[in-house]
Amino acid sequence: MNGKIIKIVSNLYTVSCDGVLYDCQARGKFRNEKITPLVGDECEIDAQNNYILKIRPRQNSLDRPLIANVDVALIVTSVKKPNLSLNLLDKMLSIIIINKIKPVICFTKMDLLNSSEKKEIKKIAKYYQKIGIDVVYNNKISKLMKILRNKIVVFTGQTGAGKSSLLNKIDKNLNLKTSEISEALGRGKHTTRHVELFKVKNTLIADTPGFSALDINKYPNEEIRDSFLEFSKYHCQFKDCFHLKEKKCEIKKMVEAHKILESRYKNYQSFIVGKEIFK
Ligand SMILES: Nc1nc2c(ncn2[C@@H]2O[C@H](COP(=O)(O)OP(=O)(O)OP(=O)(O)O)[C@@H](O)[C@H]2O)c(=O)[nH]1
Ligand SMILES: [Mg+2]
Ligand SMILES: [Zn+2]
Repeated sequence: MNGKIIKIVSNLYTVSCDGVLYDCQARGKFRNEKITPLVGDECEIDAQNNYILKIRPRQNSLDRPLIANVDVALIVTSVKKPNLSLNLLDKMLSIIIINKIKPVICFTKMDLLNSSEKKEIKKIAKYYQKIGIDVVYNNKISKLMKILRNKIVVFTGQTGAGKSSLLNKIDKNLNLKTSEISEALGRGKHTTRHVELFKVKNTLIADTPGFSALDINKYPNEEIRDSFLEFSKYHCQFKDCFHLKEKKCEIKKMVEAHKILESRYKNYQSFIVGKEIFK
């Protein structure tokens, strides 16, 4: 029988076959073949003995959060508590784009900002929209659901950003656990502990555990550079330019002219400088 893995808790794999759920084990052969079944995997199961027999080839996968075969990654980004980190946002955007998944930014906790801080966020949002990335807010559920309709979606973002809270808002029956970020630590407590896909009308949405750091080092510099979508809009005269050293580099000029957001360029530099080829 064919199905989709919708939840993994330790060694138990929950597989949905046309809406009927089977709790399965994975065969040892996966370990031998170095395949780790992931939430989102399409698989074949032995429904009598509750075993996963085969994992179908993946369209894509992410390792943080661990998930396969998603169309959209919603980057849930709080503007306060935890404070906005454009570095983490740009890192997530690059990783998602490199993995050929559509990114959408969702800002949360705008209610905690004063009006000038809000204006600042709207300006940043406009920039991302201009370079082709959808930006939504967690109080505009119908606009968000229009973008996510008929898609397989993963919610990703920092611990405490409001991923589970947003899913609870989208579907009141889900009752996912949420919790205040710790005042003492100033960060979240990893409330969500596993990846799980939920069906909401015609959309499949995965809630995932948050994180506080991400590693982009395993990706080649060329791919990181090309994930900065705005760079390709301007034509740098130098072939294979990394837009770091050349004095007459068009991208550097555009940063100076404020056509490219300075934080984007600085984050780009921080992602690739220090890696092998620049030493
Ligand atoms: N003020 C405000 N608080 C929010 C908003 N969205 C979520 N929160 C609060 O933020 C806290 C953390 O929310 P969660 O939904 O648990 O965060 P999470 O991203 O799922 O966190 P992890 O599961 O640990 O990754 C909770 O206390 C929520 O009530 C918002 O828009 N405004
Ligand atoms: Mg959560
Ligand atoms: Zn250049």
